[in-house]
Amino acid sequence: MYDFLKREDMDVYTAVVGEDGREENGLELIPSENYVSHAVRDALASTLTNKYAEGYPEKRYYGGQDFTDMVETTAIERAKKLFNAEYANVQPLGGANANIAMYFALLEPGDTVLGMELSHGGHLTHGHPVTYLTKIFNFAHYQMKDVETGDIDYDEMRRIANEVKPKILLAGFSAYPRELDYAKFVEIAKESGALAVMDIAHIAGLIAGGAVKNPFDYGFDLLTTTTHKTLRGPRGGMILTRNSAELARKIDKSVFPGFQGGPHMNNIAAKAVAFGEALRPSFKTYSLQVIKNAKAMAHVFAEHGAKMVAGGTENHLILLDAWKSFGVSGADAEALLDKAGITLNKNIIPNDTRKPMDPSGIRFGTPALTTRGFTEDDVTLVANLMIDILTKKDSVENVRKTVQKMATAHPIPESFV
Ligand code: DSN
Repeated sequence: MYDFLKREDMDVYTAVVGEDGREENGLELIPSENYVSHAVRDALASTLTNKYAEGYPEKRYYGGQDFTDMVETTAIERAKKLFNAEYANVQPLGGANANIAMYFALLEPGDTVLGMELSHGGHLTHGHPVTYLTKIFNFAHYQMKDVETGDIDYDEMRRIANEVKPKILLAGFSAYPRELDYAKFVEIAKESGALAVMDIAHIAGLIAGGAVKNPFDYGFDLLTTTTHKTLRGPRGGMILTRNSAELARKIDKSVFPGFQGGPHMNNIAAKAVAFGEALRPSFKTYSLQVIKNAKAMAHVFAEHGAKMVAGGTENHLILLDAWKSFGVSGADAEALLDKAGITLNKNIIPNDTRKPMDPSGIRFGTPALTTRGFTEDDVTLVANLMIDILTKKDSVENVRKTVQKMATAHPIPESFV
């Protein structure tokens, strides 16, 4: 592995093998991270990175497209099958890009989107003022009604929708542990004349594996997603549509030439490989286990009396108030656990009294550990190790040793056949 890199660029080689070791020897709990197979890595490292392929299969601007067309068509067909979609655009370079291309496809400047408030679990690209998007479009936000249960305030969503008449009613989140009431979203979207769109980035793998509901089954018009996270593919984005060739045409035009240039064909090849893996029966088992593991971790924290948003989880992630539960801020908890080889991220929680760079919360989840074969007993031990550190019951050094043992016992798999 890395023969050429080792021989020709020691600086980069050192960083790459350093990261390999960090991943192999630590426990990854950032809920948006995962480990790709070596087949995905082979595709990423392939000659397809050399090729310009502006356009779409059989409609390219440059010659020499036999194999780019083959690989993009494979990715599209597999994506459609995975999500029960009729159209897929696999060219977005990431989730933010997919969302931006989607907005420009569906909106005129000044149009309104109604999405989830960032501090209640939404995402920056769902209309946070720090993004350029808010200079062009209007964003209104809905929230949870009750942070203890995680219930969304659908009555307030309906009231706001009737008032602001959004063109898009946007579902989706990056830090919300419950399933959404998709039928309600579609009902409110129809009433207010909006399209029902969901950013499924966090739960795409859970949907693909059938572990949670598919918003398309409830009448959603369009889904955007990343292809990494729970879907366990390379970093990237994708847009899926159903029942509307017109919508699909707008999306294609918006992604290219509207927003992006040449697609990253090595990345699209890697997406195709990952989608193929997700179509295997073993991926269904994997996605179900991700949720079982997250619930097992939440159970340990609940038993300890810790305060979690929504009281626990129905998906792959947990949002815990470290400040109220352990008297440790989110940033301090992140740093302490990092030293013990347990990686997660500080996160703002609803109505947080602390600052975004040192909030009250920590966000963690089970997609990566489940890929390593962790089951409920293993993650129960991990949750207890976290509590030991956050309550100072055990030293970072001792916990680090147990973490190392667990990591060694569960090597990162090379393939998912
Ligand atoms: N950075 C992603 C996450 O961690 O959820 C969202 O963009």
